[in-house]
Amino acid sequence: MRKLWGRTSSSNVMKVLWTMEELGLSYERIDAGGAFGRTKEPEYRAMNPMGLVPTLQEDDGWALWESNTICRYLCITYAPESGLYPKDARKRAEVETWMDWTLGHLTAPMVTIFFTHVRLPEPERDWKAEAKARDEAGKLWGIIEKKLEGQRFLCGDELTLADITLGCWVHRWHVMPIERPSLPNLRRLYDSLMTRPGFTSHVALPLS
Ligand SMILES: N[C@@H](CCC(=O)N[C@@H](CS)C(=O)NCC(=O)O)C(=O)O
Repeated sequence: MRKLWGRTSSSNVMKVLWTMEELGLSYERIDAGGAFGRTKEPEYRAMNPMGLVPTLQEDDGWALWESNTICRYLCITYAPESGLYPKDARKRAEVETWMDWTLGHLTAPMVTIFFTHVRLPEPERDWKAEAKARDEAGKLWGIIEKKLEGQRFLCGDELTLADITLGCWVHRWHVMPIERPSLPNLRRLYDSLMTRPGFTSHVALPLS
């Protein structure tokens, strides 16, 4: 049985679990990372030299890391016709653009906000940095708001990996106890994601 190594509270594990759910793939998930440890063990490092989660391990032992790459690999290998990762070069490039954008621009401020509110002990919380990150994130979410004008999902009316890799931040942005600008299209996307079992069971979880 294909294995996915990683704790369920990791945003990067969540997107892979959701992708597998959308594609109807079976898997065994093994807790690793955070309090579960395992990631420093030589066997784990042989699969993932960064010692981070997630890591996907196929039946023959072959392993793959980097969550976005895992999502792409799963689509290409097990569902090449799936609209999640369109075959058409331009459509695919658009999906890739937003995956890169999320990783390269949105993730850093969202991690700062999330860690300040959820993960860090009180004495380590830097509220000045949180305010700056919230301002930056608000501007970036404004770009998504515009992109969503007149369409259901980020790259049109079908769900793609662009939405799956963004989804965890959409959830956290809406449930963290923060002031948010009014972004109705983004809220509509969140409501729409909430109708998908892969999102509700793996991503839209209580913050931890
Ligand atoms: N770029 C990597 C980042 C992986 C990453 O930073 N994973 C975090 C969890 S979200 C991690 O392993 N943290 C340490 C741990 O859980 O032990 C990916 O997308 O897979």
